[in-house]
Amino acid sequence: MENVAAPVAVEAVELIRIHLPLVAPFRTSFGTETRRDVLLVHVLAGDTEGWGECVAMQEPLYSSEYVAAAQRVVMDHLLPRLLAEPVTAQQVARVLEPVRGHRMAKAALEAAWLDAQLRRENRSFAQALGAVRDRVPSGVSVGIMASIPELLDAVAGYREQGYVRIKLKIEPGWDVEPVRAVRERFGDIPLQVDANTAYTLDDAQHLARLDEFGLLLIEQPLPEEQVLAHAKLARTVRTPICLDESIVSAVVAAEAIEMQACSIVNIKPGRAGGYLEATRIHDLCVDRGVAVWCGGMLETGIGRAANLALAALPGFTLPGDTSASDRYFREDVTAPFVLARDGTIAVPTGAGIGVEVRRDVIDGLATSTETVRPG
Ligand code: OSB
Ligand code: MG
Repeated sequence: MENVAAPVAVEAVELIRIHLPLVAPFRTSFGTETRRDVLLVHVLAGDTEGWGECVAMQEPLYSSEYVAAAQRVVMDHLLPRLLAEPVTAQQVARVLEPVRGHRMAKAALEAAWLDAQLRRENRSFAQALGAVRDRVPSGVSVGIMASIPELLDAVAGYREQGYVRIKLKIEPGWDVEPVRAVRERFGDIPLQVDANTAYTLDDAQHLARLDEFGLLLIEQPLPEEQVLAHAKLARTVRTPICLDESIVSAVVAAEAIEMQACSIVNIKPGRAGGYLEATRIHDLCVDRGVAVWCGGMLETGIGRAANLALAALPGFTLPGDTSASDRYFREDVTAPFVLARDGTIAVPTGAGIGVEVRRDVIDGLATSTETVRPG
């Protein structure tokens, strides 16, 4: 993205925490989510405004970040730096660079600055990031269930709605049998699994048992820090290895690819520190012939809108976890994203994130609001 924009002259930043129940519990190897406790960033800048969503979850189980800590680091360490003088969205990461880690918190701020800047320029996220499609095929991530019949019912429901790819969450004790059952019932559908770091390299032979099912990929079988172990695993297992948790930056992505730790990358802007870094990961993966897809963190419509724009870039050749609003929430904080019968979702075309933000819904769900002003 060219850096020709004028800085965003911030008057106030609102940090709004909202509580959103999920339509159904979502169980992964790291825990069971029944609701989202989301930190929204709202930047007010005179002629424009911007929204960003922090994807950090309630507890530090997927990564070390969690929503209360994200809010604290935003208040105490990030906003004081970001409000010292007006900056463009492209300068946000550099200004926040002295603060180590906290990428989800940084990503939410950068997204809000980018939204404000793009609304002012009347450009969409899709245009700014380099989207080449106006609709994106969508997959769905299916949690660990209490029984195989319940899993088959859930998958059948998503298939009827049109989702073009199914991802099953797995963990030791819930892997080969559920995958076998889904293959037997639904045949040769696009199918993949996500372990959220639940295995060790000692499980290599066990994970190779998944090879017979022709999965698109196995996502993050081993711990976040164990990139080299994934390279070793990739020599035992024929199913392509995809990294999620490990890919915290473009530098790590480049090294993981060079190590042959993965042949596919899940890109999540929050995990990687923002949409601009996510775009750099996309570009380097395209350069090295590595397929990418857009991951999800159970986002509200605010994060979802921007994810759909990202997923419309040319390198996103696999369907993402970019499901419709009703897969997660009864009521979304934006105009809802709807899955078409062909399994695609429209990429927003309006300025910035390009979708109507429902302030009345946000206010109704808010559990706290803090306002910060420069100076
Ligand atoms: O590992 O991809 C993951 C949700 C929360 C945290 C981590 C993950 C997920 C999902 C759901 O798999 C993706 C989505 O539908 O948003
Ligand atoms: Mg994952």
